Amino acid sequence: CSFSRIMAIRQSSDMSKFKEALKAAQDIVILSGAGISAESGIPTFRGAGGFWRKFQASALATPGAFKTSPSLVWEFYHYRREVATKAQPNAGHKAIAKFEAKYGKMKKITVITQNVDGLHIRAGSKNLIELHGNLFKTRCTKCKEVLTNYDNPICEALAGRGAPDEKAVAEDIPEQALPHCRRYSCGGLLRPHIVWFGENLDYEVLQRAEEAISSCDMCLVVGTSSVVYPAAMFAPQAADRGAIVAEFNIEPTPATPNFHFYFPGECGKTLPLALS
Ligand code: BV8
Ligand code: ZN
Repeated sequence: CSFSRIMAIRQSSDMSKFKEALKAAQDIVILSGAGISAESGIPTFRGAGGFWRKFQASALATPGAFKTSPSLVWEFYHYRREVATKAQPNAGHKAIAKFEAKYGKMKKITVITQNVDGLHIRAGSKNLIELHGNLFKTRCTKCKEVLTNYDNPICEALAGRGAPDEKAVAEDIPEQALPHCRRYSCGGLLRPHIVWFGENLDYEVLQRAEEAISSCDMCLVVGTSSVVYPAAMFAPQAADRGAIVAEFNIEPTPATPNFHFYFPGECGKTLPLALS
């Protein structure tokens, strides 16, 4: 069936056919990845932007890195909190939020994002699942309390730290100066409430995402390389179940042959056209 899929992809940039399908759809999932925030100036994981100092982002987004050097990992996340705070939701985030505001009563519309930058929230999306957590949430490593925290810097010791260039290396911040739990009986070290590589996703979050994916009749896959699991399975699963899947990406991905539509280009441009 991959031949017919490839043929389908050929005529897939047919926006009018896509819009007909979108109009008829009753239960839509929009799955986003780092590519939707690229036009807001937030580096994606792949490509040149995926580096901070001499590290690949994915090498720091691990429990092992945090155990070895909580100071280095907190500098990395402090830097990303600052970048995300300065960034603005772009036309892609806004097109999705507007679509939900306009059709959210007649259709079930769920945004599932792999991003942790919070830009879908700031764009106004309501029915949002943050698969991998959020830069502006902390979790206590001791009592597990999760709190939202927009303090910038999140602690005094991180003021002025986190610069991305290699020369910015300074001595480690002593652990007691890193963010700690405010509960007097606890005082545990805080970590970003983010799913790192090698960690399981939050059970409820995964349940909600799997429910949305298994009930949708249409799925848009936006700005993701579809290589990280379990998120990379969602759209192909929907396609296998007969849902209509449309991919918005500047280039095809390993998952593209599974899908019915593929719209090349920057999603800050293609999404407003597709969702208007
Ligand atoms: C799990 C938060 C069960 C962090 C993220 C070995 C040991 C342990 C685990 C594994 C292993 N091998 C494989 C695994 C599983 C692993 C995995 O899949 N690894 C990959 C690398 C193979 N997965 C996990 O560990 C997950 N947990 O499996 O638990 C388990 C438990 C123990 C042991 C085994 C299994 C947890 C994964 C979550 C990790 N956390 N984010 C943080 O942000 O700091 S993942 C992170 O990368 C993102 O959140 C996203 O999910 C992922 C991929 O990034 P994308 O969003 O796709 O972005 P990317 O840069 O890749 O691509 C951008 C795309 O946009 C490109 O296609 C580009 O063309 C496009 N684009 C660019 N600009 C635009 C655009 N498109 C449109 N418009 C534009 N303007
Ligand atoms: Zn605590």
